[in-house]
Amino acid sequence: MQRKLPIAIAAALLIVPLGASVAYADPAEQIINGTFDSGTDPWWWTGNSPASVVDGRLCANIPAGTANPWDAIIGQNQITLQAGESYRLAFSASASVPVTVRANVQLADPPYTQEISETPQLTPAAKDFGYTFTAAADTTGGQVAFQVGGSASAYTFCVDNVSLQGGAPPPVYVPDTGPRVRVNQVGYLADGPKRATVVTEATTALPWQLRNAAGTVVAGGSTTPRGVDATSGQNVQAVDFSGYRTQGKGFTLTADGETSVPFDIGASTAYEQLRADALSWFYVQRSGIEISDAIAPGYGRKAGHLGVAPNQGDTSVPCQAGGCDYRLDVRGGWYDAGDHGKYVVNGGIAAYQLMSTFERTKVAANARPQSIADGTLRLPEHGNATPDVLDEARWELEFMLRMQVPAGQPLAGLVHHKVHDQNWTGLPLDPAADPQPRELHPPSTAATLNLAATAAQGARLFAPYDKAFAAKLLAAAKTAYAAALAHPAVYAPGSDSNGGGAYDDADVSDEFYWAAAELYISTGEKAYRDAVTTSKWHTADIFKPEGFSWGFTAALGRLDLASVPNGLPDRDRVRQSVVDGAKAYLATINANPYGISYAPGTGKYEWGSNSAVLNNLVVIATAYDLTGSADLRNGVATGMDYLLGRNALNQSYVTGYGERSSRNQHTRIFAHQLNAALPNPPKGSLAGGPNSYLQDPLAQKLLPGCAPQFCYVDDINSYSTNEIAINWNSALSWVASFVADQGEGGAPKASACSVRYDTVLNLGGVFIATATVKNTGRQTVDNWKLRFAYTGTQRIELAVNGTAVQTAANVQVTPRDSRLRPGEQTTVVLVGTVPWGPNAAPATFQCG
Ligand code: 9MR
Ligand code: 9MR
Repeated sequence: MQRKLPIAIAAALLIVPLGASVAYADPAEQIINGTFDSGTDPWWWTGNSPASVVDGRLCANIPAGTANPWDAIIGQNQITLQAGESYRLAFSASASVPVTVRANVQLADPPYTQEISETPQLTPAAKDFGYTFTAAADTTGGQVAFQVGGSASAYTFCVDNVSLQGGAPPPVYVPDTGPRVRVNQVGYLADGPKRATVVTEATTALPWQLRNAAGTVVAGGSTTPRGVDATSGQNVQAVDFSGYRTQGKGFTLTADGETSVPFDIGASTAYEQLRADALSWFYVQRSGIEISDAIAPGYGRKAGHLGVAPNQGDTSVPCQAGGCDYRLDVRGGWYDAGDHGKYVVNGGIAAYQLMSTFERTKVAANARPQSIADGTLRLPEHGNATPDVLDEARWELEFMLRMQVPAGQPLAGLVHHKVHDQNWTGLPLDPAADPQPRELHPPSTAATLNLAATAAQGARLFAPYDKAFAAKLLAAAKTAYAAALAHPAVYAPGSDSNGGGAYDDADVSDEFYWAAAELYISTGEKAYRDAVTTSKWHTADIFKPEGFSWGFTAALGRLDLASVPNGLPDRDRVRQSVVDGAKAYLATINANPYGISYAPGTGKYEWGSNSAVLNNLVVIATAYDLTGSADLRNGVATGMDYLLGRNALNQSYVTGYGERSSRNQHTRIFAHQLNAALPNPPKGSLAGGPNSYLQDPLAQKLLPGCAPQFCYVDDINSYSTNEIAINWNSALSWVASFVADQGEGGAPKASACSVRYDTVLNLGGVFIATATVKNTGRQTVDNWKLRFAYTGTQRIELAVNGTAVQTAANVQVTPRDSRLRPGEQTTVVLVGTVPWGPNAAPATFQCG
């Protein structure tokens, strides 16, 4: 896949618009991250000399009394040297105790042949050192090593600005981007939009042809020049073949002498599969349970972190030194990503999106709840009459509940920010084989509000399936919210990133808004409503180009206030704000020749950009559910094209979907790239995606100067562009589920009846409602039925003038007058109870 080209050609392809001239840089730099601006990678050190970045330098604590210089080392490997070339090694260094160390350039492995071995004399004040040499041998396995052992006394060694200049520029990576005609590699909805992008030097319109699998031209037309696209640096033209609607497999699109990879027309089955795969992905990420190979073929593994050696277990985890004097059983939950950490803030948005995927089926007119019902996903909890998607969300909620500081302890009710390994582990690593001590990190207001929000959301959704669990969730949510109010500014520090991600967030006003919104929707209580309406986020423009994320959750509250029935006085304005936000994202899609829904103001893509693309599609999709406007539905389908291959890299970011899909994501579990005996990530795994900030050493090495869309490499070492993560697959699950519900993307069938639902009495937990159905069609309807789902805890006890059957929250009403002529209507009276919470009318009805 990777070819090596001279830097000039590669730079022209990757960075410089065609026609510009390129100059060679000064002597080539062979050291990566010698300034420690991006942390400690790829530097390593011996276990006796722990190192970290302090004031922008790498500092290590060197122990007393080792025998040899090489008994304590700080180094960087994979250095390329060319025989006969001259090099200069330079650095600045200090030692808290004056000491002479060794600075070597040598082979990293036996026979450890040295090119140079210098003896800088270090003092407490940093000094600059520089040494020039001519390399004796060719190698790609060289090492720069500071051998700092052999000292009688312990000391702190610090180093900065390490540089090894000379030799050939490191080979430049040029991705194989395949044919220049870019399509959704999975396929297009037969009645939906069909757009493609052609990378070309041509600036005037070109002819295009659509061919079926037999090679017959079935449609043709002319491209639309779109100029140079800033997200890729490419000159591009657009193809629109939406008019072709005949379903089939193996179509190709040709323009400018290039032919696309094959794709289908008629993609509803693929999206249905993607919904199931994206959601079933969570099972294999579970901690604390054996993964059954029968359920997830090829992915069976032992339970991780249950305290069975060599695991130290999540069953009795202490706080970090000095944090607390209790231990908690925090088993379960999902591994966050490619690491084995479990983080409440990120668990929050992921669990929210799974629950929202379910709740959408109650409130969106054309959703198909049966697709995520009990027995549909690849997970063990079948036959419990609870939708599988809720079973999966519960796995995380149970973990989050365990992270709450118990009553009687200091800070009771707050929630520990995270639990993870004391130190980073290497790849690959089966969770059950992780020997690191696990530690609870201090509680944070953000984590606390994540529990408050998701437990409140879960309380209303689980109530019809498991009353006791719902009650537990509601109590925990209220306790958490009260604790957050009492401790409103306990922030997780950005520096806490050894052994796990920091997930730092120093503004939790958005988490307060989200939690208040969920508590208000579930309980109807005034205090929460007031917290919603007085939050600055309630009226602010929160649908920003960057999208919502684990760190910015105001939109989660706003979306639910818009889509889930509640008593807010300004609910129409709230709904309109979602529609306005969606229109802005739709305009972004239309403005970009690849149809990308994400266009941050910086012009740079963030870590996990693919989730931002998806989260913006969630807003458009929600607006479609609110309005039924076809351009919004089409916008979501077009937005998915980018993730499934219609992009500058010709890359589908979803494993197993499309001809050229990501498969080497950064993960300790599915690390096939490092060990062929291990599987690749399962079908339906989303890669984080292009990240302009190049926050890992491989990306820094391969992708300097990349245009946003090119800042990605499908390599397991690139964790900042190519990791898997729960909050990314949850976004994929939500959007895939939405698209799957659209069938082939045409307008939903118009209903020939209308429903009116009125609550006529609501007192002391008892209500009377009337449901009136009217035949609005031109034909007489016999035997009609009415179906809806409650979003609260309502239970119908009695129907007058008809019958009502309720399963969980789902109600089917059959009126006594089962024959309605055009224009006729009939009313059924429903008498019910509301064990707790508000009594909102259902959001949508099916009749006929
Ligand atoms: O594997 C880790 C990945 O899950 C994180 O997203 C990333 C950033 O926090 O860190 C990865 O771990 C690397 C660590 O930061 C530095 N040493 C190497 C680790 C594995 O590549
Ligand atoms: O998704 C997170 C991203 O927004 C941050 O910029 C990045 C660095 O802090 O961390 C990402 O989250 C990683 C976490 O820190 C550790 N587990 C893997 C997560 C996904 O890469």
